[in-house]
Amino acid sequence: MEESFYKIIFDLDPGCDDAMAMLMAFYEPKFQIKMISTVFGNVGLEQATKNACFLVEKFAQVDYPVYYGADHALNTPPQNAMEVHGKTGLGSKIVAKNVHKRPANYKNYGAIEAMRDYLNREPNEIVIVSVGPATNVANLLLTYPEVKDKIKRIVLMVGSMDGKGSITPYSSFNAYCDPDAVDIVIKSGVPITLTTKEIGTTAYFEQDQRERFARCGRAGQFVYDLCEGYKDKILKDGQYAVHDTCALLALLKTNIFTRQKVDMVINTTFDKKRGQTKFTPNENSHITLVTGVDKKKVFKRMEETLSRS
Ligand SMILES: [Ca+2]
Repeated sequence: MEESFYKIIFDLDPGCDDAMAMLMAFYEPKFQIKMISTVFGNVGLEQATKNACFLVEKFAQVDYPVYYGADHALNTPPQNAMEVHGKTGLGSKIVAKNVHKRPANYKNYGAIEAMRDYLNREPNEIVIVSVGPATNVANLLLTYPEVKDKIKRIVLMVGSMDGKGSITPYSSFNAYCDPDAVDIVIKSGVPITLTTKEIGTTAYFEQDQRERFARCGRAGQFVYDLCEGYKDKILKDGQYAVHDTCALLALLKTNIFTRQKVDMVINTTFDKKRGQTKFTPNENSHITLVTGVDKKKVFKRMEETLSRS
């Protein structure tokens, strides 16, 4: 049965497509954001956090707290994808400036402490939607394992179904950033919904749809502007991937997506295939893989939601 709404912890690395997903979460009544946490990824932690604060300040009706998370992977230095998302993460036109909102951290209290406290207050009620490197979620499970059974579900945007990559021939960006973290999260036993690189790059839009978004309120105009300088590595110029919004929407029981229960492995060895994912059908698995997407329905949902802005 469809829930009336989902309480979410939104963990991300904005990022153009993260920014689109944030707007969707702000204006879609099916999502009730509890907190936002940031992680290194598309840009460094400092810039990702500034971007998150900027988006909350500019668009959210509620002053959601934003917490700093990890600035590097569990075992490796940070990567970035500035060639995809622009130097400041929001494409070439938008710059997060004059941001007054500050992250909510205080001494020894950051993303994972805040996650722990929200989960303790509302056990089995909150979904963690993680659309950057999975480092914060892994750190939560490692540092506060007692909250594992209080997580209702984890949504991940990671990996590829065909075993091919974007940042390397074998690995998608989020997977490559921190495969050790993904490995910890998928082995936790917590129910997982997962979208891969193929879903976001299947659900790409072009100039005509971009212009339709521009007519969907001020958030829609912002989506139009985000596309300036946003270029997914495996798409052509003028094609814009919708990775993180698909991951967020996959939480809903909609007919936008097809799904299958799967077992999953990720390569954590330091060889050329580091970050490569492999999925095998298993109807008893705790992992639900999104296997297909109806992109027209994604855009329709985006238009409806953005038009509330
Ligand atoms: Ca992301």
